[in-house]
Amino acid sequence: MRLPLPPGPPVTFTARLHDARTATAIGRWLGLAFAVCFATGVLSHFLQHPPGWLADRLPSRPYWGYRLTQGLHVASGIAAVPLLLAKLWAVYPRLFAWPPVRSATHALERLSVAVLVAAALFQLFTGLLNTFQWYPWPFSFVPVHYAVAWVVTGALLLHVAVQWPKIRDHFTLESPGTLALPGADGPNRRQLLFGVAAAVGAVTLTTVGQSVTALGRLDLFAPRSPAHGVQGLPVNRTAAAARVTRASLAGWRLTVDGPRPYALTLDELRAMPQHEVTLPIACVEGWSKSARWTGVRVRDLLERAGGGPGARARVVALEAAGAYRVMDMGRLYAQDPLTLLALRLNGEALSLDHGYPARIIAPNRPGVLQTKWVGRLEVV
Ligand SMILES: Nc1nc2c(c(=O)[nH]1)N[C@H]1C(S)=C(S)[C@@H](COP(=O)(O)O)O[C@H]1N2
Ligand SMILES: [Mo]
Repeated sequence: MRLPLPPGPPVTFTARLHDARTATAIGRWLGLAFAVCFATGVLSHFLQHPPGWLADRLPSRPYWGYRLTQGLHVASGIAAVPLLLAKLWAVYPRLFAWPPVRSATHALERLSVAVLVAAALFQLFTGLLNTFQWYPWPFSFVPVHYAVAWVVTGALLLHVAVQWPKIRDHFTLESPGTLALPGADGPNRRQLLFGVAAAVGAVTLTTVGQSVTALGRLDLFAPRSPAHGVQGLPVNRTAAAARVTRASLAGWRLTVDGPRPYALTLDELRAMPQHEVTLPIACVEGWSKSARWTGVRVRDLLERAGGGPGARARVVALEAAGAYRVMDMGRLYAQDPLTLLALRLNGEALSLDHGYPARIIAPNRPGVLQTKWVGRLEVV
């Protein structure tokens, strides 16, 4: 005769390392990674889409600022992947807790954890695929990734508030409270945490070379190696992808609109005072690389068109379509002596893929705003 199974979960979990202490130990590093990712992501968002009152206040210095913050954004996101997996492993018995709902508050708490887990997985998954420029989904990456970042942060703050007693206990050794555990788990927990730390170190070291040029040789897994690309610099969007060809550039002139509009041929631009700057391209997708640029100061071009010291600029590229065809530049960027309409890269004329005949290079700005194949400049 078969006895009916008692009600309850189909599987029994042992508590070994699936305890609050392990979850908290991993959780604080995961929390730190998410905090860095969120702060640098919001910063990147406002640099790319500043509200009107902010546009002229965005600073053009330090010139390496965006390279650092966006490098941190992608690195902290990558480091969060093994941390999130370890955290989910540590807590998964609780995800199958029985009975599934004990009270209204308990139901709400579980719902918020479900939102947190789903949103966190979504952010890391979409962010990681974005670094590979692979978009196997029907929505637009940037606005959705930005919106879900707020969902993760809200759910995370709620989670920390709900779990605060356990987190506090973790840091107050005198009162271990619910964290008291059989001593035998101690060394095992250390091994587990060591393994997680090693995994974080490994994924970081094998990808961070995409922005830390000195670690370029360890850069095994990042999608773009800064060591590759024409003229010593990677290319994100090629001229072919933007449908810019040598033929389409025949008779090219730079048009500058303003109170005193004018147009210049490439030879006339070359005859103007040339300046050389060393500035990085820092792509939002995580790679960055410094290069030597030579060209004409944007502020000189604006001034010649009648733009005063408060002038801002709008830059229009030659490509027919694309999200980065039109770019606005706040006052501090437009007036910075480092901001160039570059004609040369690392000592050679720009290649077509790097924006020939002329491109923008400005300090402390996302790569998407370093407009290539410039056709028109407007004083705003
Ligand atoms: N006109 C135009 N300029 C553009 C783009 C573009 O799609 N169109 N892509 C941008 C992006 S995303 C980056 S990271 C940089 C890369 O510059 P590079 O190819 O010279 O390295 O160019 C930027 N300039
Ligand atoms: Mo980019």
